[in-house]
Amino acid sequence: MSGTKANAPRLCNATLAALPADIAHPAYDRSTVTAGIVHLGIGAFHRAHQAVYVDDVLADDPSWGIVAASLRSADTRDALSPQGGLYTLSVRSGAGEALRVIGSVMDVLVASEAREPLLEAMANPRVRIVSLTITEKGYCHDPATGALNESHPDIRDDLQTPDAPKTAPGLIVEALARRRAAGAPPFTVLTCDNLPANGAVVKRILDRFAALRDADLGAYVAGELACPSTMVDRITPATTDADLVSIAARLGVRDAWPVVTEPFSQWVIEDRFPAGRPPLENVGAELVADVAPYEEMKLRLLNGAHSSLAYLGYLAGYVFVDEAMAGPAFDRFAATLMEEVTPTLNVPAGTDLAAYKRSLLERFRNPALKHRTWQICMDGSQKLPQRLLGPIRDRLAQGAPIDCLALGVAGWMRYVTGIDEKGEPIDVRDPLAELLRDIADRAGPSAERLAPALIAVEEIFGADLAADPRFQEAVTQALAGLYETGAKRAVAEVASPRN
Ligand code: CS2
Repeated sequence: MSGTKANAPRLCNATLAALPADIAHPAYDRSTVTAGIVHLGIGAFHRAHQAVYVDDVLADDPSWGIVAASLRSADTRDALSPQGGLYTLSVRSGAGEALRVIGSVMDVLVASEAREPLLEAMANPRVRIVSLTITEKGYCHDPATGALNESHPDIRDDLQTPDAPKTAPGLIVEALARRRAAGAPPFTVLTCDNLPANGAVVKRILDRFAALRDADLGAYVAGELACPSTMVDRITPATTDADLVSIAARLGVRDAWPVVTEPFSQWVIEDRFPAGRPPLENVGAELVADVAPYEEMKLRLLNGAHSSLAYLGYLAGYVFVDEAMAGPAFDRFAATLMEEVTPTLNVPAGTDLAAYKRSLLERFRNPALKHRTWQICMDGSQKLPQRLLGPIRDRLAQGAPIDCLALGVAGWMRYVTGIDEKGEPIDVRDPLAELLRDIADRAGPSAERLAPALIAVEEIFGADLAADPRFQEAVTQALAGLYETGAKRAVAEVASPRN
């Protein structure tokens, strides 16, 4: 067990050759890799998803290495720099665990500490893609409309001092301005966040930000920048200390920040890269003309069910998703919610939707993936519109009932009050947490007061849902049920019996 000690040798290029034979590691020569991608937002998801596809590409083409950045936190840089960017991917299911060391990350920067080196990397003409996993709130947009939030304090700062940006839109537009001044073509911006029409949304934000900087730059970005849409999918919980210990024991060396994920992985990409792209179709990604149907299907079925399970599961006392799924009521609820959502979808041609939904339920049940409901509950104000409110709008337009979706929204409302069913505090993480808590405190524990007060938050619900009595009634009733009977009973009541 010496490999698990804090002073054990560290995972790095020099220790790769000594790894046990069952642990895959880069077969290509890392010293020949050059940077072709700058990635903003190096969290667990990027390391379990895009960086793995790129690791596979590098075996054939070493010009697509990744220089990754965190916008603020130094944690990932501090963990990965001494390892030369190497880290372990742990793929877990009921069948066991497979480990693989990933080598595609060449360098990690922290934007707030190394702004110039990051902008230089983005301005380097060999970099042809700037990709993003900055989470929904990183776009500094209005979640209900998708437009740039021009009164966001960080956006205002970045417009004041455009050559010293701190937001993702500010960094991207400054790098584009520098490339333009140097006569280099723009990179392609590849967003990998769970937003509907994510390419169009980021394009609109960047066009607007550039236009606010100056009209000429605005016209250039509007005319020249390509932002293809993507659908990304791999469930990736936060790494725990226990993961560090068990993975080090298998590696025989210490990895300060491995990443734990599931076997399933999907990446559907709109094939529009004027500056070139890696041959991702050779490594399992799907390059298509229109991502929208894939995105909608995934956001509404997977993420919509995930968020609903998370809020209601948390309230019912479940720490992990698989634990909630082990109780029959939540499993049936997730399936019933997916049935409610199905008539709102434009399914991609050739999809076996029933099999897709079955596989989602199976993935939620994965007993080896300890995914905290609390983690998924984060940033609900940014997630609700695309996950639950979009399908609700479509169902209402069809004159169809919204029992499960309304219960999901009510679960979020009950959760953001900050007090759980046992009267214990909830650590609500959300950019609007304070506003939401304030509304909840003023309304008190009354569904009739709380539901309409929260629905009035226009940046989440828009003006249309606030004005729709059917929505208000369904959510108020669901919230009243949560207060009266608690989440477990409320979930059991809307879930269809097993057939
Ligand atoms: C989750 C997603 O945390 C969340 O909000 O719903 O991160 C989910 O695990 C991924 O989108 C799966 O691809």
